[in-house]
Amino acid sequence: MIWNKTKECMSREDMRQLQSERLRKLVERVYHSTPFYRQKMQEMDITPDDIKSIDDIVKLPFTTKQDLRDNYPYGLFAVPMSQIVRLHASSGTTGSPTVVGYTRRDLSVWSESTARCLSAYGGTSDDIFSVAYGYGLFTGGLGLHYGVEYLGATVIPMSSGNTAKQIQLMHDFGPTALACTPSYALYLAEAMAKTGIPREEFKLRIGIFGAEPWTENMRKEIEAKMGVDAYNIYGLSEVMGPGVSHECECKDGSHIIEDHFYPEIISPDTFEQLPYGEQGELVFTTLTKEGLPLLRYRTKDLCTITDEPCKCGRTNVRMSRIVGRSDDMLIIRGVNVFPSQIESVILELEEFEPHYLLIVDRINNLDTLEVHVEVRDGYYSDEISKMLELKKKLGHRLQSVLGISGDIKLVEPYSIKRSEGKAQRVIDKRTLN
Ligand code: DLL
Repeated sequence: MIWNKTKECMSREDMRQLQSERLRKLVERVYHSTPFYRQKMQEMDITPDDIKSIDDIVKLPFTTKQDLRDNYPYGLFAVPMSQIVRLHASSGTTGSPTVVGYTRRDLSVWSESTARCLSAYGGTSDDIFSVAYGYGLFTGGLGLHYGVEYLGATVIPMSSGNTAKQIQLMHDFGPTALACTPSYALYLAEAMAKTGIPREEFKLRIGIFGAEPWTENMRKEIEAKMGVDAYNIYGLSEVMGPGVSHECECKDGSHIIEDHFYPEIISPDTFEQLPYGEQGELVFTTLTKEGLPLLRYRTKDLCTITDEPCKCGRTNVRMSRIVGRSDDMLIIRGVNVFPSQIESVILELEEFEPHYLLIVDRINNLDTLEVHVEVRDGYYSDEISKMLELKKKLGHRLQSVLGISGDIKLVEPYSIKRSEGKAQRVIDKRTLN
């Protein structure tokens, strides 16, 4: 069902007008309330008066994750803290994570956007949603949670992990929809089958999967194993959280909530805007956000966008699945990890050499991470207890900094292959098919 017909089925011309109007107001606002943007615009010799329509967006500066880190924690917030009612932070970051802040109005826009997604998947107030994305600083859990309530449906705030309990409550409480990462869905599906409980005893019919890349084959597999209609949901914390785009019953690309999140595709090399249809890096401008408005935020996600009409009747443009990233970010069990973060943890500890190799794989549908690291001469020992101690130390540090655990393999000095050119520090064996 279409939740917000006015915004989801607007003529392209009306949408452009709305976006132009919102962009003008946004630029005016950030120019006066965020010194960071004022300075950037002054350096580029532009003022809010130069922005007359959405086409002028190309004149505006980009924003990157690094800008958010450089202005940690609240430097890019555009309202006083007294107006911020919620904070989230992006997962798995070093010393300075990316902190995002929401005003009351931002939360309401976010809830409505997520409700649009859930409605597009066929969800209604009669549904019960088990939300198995992590609750906490990660936007997945609470983002979906408020969307479900906004829809008027019932939410079970399961959060992630504790598979046995997830299955028991899915059986006993009878949720009709499940929201979690696609890899966890596959894992859950297998665990459900192992319990021997007949599938008819579960009422699941809708699956809401995102926060990491997945494929059409994974969709087929989840649908077959779990008996749900599986839909894609995309989003990122900097822009809002889940609910920036969503599939509809056509399952042919994800409609972008473009009255709030204006998308562009740029070339990651030249930063030029590319026409619809061409693959490049997705960039978002948050047209209505108050707490942390962002101009041309570079997501580093690679995809294409189309404005071809969709059979569902929505006119909002659609983005393809994310086909890759223009940086080296890995998503491991839903947590965003940069190899450089693991490196900085290793470098902090004097017992280790800065030679390491990360091996990422997917075993039984769950991501695994092996961290091979060289122990420094003088610390390497034949004594098992000493080596275990070192392993534990690095393991704890990685867990506390990244928020994920890895299988640590300590190796002798000089045993990791030295590179002659660009070091290959990551082997990602996951083939998404
Ligand atoms: O992952 C928000 C979210 C939660 C989306 C729950 C969907 C469901 P971050 O932790 O900031 O936010 O990570 C954002 O995850 O830039 C993409 O690289 C990746 N990502 C998110 N959704 C998808 C998806 C949440 N459907 C980063 N397909 C993004 C592929 C996705 N990648």
